[in-house]
Amino acid sequence: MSQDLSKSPMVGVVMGSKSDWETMRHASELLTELGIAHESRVVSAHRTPDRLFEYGREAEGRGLELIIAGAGGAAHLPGMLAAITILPVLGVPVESKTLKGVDSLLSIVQMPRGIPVGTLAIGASGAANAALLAAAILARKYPAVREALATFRKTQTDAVGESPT
Ligand code: RP5
Repeated sequence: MSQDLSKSPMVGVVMGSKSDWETMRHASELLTELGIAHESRVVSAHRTPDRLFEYGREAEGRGLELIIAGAGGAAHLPGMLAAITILPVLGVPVESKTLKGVDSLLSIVQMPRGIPVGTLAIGASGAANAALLAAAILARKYPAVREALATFRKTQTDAVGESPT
């Protein structure tokens, strides 16, 4: 199923830097494959704080149902968005050069009680899984998303052969 671009976005895919796109594109591509309308934006907690507040404040009113936020290093973007919006926020730790993304992971996952971020694995797998988790959440409300996710899972299962050689 391909993304219907005429629909308004249900999911916001945001990232702290253009350099995060190589990771976050895995979320965007999977959302497209599942037919989930989404938008992709660079929103830096540190370099564009006003953009962060504007995005977080307007997200629900613009019709977004969920945000996937990826950042690396001192990765404050997912947590700050979760603080501003009532929408569910899924956090993707982007692999950093110096600490391999362990810094990103810890700064996203260690939220204080009261403001949760659903944290995924470091890197491309985490980004892809964020899209699949978003689909599983949206599938409760949208039968077409449930069907697309079920098809994805079946195709994945069918592709796993029994022989290792
Ligand atoms: C973070 O700093 C971004 O999320 C990115 O992962 C990291 C490095 O950003 P650049 O220096 O590549 O723009 O804010």
